[in-house]
Amino acid sequence: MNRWIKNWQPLLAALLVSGCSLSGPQSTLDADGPVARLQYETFLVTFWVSVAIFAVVGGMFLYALVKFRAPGGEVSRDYPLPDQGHGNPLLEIGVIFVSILLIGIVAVPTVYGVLYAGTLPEGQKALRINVTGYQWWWKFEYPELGVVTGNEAAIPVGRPVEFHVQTADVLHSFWIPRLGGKMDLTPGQDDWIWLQADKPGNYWGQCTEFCGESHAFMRMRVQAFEPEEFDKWVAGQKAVAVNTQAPAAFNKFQCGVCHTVRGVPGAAGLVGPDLTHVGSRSSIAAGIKDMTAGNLKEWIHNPNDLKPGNTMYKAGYKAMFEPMHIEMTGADEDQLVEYLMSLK
Ligand code: HEC
Ligand SMILES: [Cu+2]
Repeated sequence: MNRWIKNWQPLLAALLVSGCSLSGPQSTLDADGPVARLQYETFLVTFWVSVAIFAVVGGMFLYALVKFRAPGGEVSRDYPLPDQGHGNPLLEIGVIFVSILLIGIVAVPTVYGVLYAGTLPEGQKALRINVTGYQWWWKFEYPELGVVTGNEAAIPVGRPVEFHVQTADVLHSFWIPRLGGKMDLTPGQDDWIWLQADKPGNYWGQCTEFCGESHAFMRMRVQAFEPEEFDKWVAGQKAVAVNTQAPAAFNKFQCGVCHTVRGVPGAAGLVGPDLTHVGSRSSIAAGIKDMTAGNLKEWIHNPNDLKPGNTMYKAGYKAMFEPMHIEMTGADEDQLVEYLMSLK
């Protein structure tokens, strides 16, 4: 291997691991709302304090290294070892006080930020969304609007949104990096955080508390709309399914035991995401694949391939029907895909 690469390997590895990206879809450095911006500014305070410490300590270290270096790096009569003491008490106490001062500087915006994210801004009524985390997907309910959706939520631009988070099973954590967070989903606890988007766009989020084997595939998307667009979205989501004639395969493989499609008799399950308007989403299976016919077919064909261990695989038609040697055919899958895509 090239010597240069070898010497710089740790640095290169660090850059690779960090992705070197300052503006990815989940970058906190690209803040787009008041809470995210405050968190970003708090990060900058911590960052510059750390840079200052690094510069002072590193500078003194380098200075000592260069200035007091014996020629040839050898101790000799002309360059003896310096006195080996226990240090300088005054200096040590001074450094302790400087450290406390620096921690104080970092603490002020941190504590302010914690209180800020936990106090609804005055003047504008917040929109409430109840978020429930499941292994490994998200339910979003709008109690004041009568809307329920899965994995993808919409919010109006410029209005605070009060996200109340709870979990149906284990610990999860709710995080939309460019809007702010995180807030843990702790069993038996009603916690909330408010977030707000400054401009329209697609904001990606992610569960950030390890919650089982497909934790990394527990993502979400939040779409911020201008208020009129948001109202249109709400009206669309409130309506019953555009097509209440579910295909034969839907009934045969009992999709409705776990999924709700409002308007379809018998489809009122609450184990999986609401599918009433699944065709209007941009992704499937908690944001891991784009909503396309091909991906949807892959998902239905074997949910375990995309998301190991998920409930649809473990308790769905494979578990229910394969022991009885009832297989889903390609035609069944196509029928289901076509139907689901039509549910705009
Ligand atoms: C045992 C319950 C169960 C059954 C039966 C079931 N599903 Fe699911 N389904 C789930 C769960 C749970 C998820 C969420 C999986 C995840 O993302 O972790 C899901 C996710 C989905 C999604 C993705 C939705 C989204 O918002 O991303 C689609 C589409 C879907 N199921 C279609 C079907 C179809 C079609 C059938 C019938 C052939 C079916 N499901 C049967 C439990 C079930
Ligand atoms: Cu998780």
